[in-house]
Amino acid sequence: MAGYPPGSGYPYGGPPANPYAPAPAQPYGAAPPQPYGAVPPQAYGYGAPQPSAPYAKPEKPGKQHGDGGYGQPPPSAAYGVASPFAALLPSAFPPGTDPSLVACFQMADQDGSGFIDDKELQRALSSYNQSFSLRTVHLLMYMFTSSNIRKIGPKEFTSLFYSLQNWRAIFEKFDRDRSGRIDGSELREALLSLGYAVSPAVLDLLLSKFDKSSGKNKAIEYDGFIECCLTVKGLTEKFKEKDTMYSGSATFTYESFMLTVLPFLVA
Ligand SMILES: [Ca+2]
Repeated sequence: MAGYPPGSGYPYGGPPANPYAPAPAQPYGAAPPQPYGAVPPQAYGYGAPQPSAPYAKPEKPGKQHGDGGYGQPPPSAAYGVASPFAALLPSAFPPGTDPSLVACFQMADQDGSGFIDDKELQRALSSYNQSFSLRTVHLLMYMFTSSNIRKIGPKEFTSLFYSLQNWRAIFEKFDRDRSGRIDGSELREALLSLGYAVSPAVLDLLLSKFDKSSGKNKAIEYDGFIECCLTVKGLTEKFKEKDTMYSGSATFTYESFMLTVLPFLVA
């Protein structure tokens, strides 16, 4: 289908060359003959290009940002490539895991399957004074298993738990006025400390999206803060995988864009 004249602009979603032509027979996303292949000449040139990527370059390998350990990397290489419903391998608690954490997991795992589901995880975390909506629990499960199967084993549970302790510390550190909520400037600082320099527009959007008071507070509580940071961290890392030059721009196929973004939207 050579239906897009060269140089007529980005074909993605653009009107067909002939407005009376029948719609293309192919469903959106089916392997296209060529239409998205050519990067528009001005792809990196229009507007005021940012001098560099808005997130930190990996200049200090090995050094954790801020307080360190704001979240462990996903446990397996499944990140990014595998099926979104990749199976989770049975695992064991790492040596030295706090016995009360082991007991907590075993109590939650009522059928002794070695995995706990979303509601069991929610209950287990609330016994540690970490109360989350199911949405946040789903996002946590996704982040620590790289899968949407919504089960979690001992190994992932342990890293999730210790990571949450770090998140709690970050929340408390940046809640400067001790209001129990993170407002716009506190969020900006918290994200900066994690290596994410988001624009004011993105910051506003994050605040309104994760403020569960529907915008009344203009600030987010712990649950929303976790969701917000996991989303920024997760999406930024996915983006950086494609932004090999650290230019702040990346090219995605339709498929990988959908697989990248959907898990963060549908939880
Ligand atoms: Ca505050």
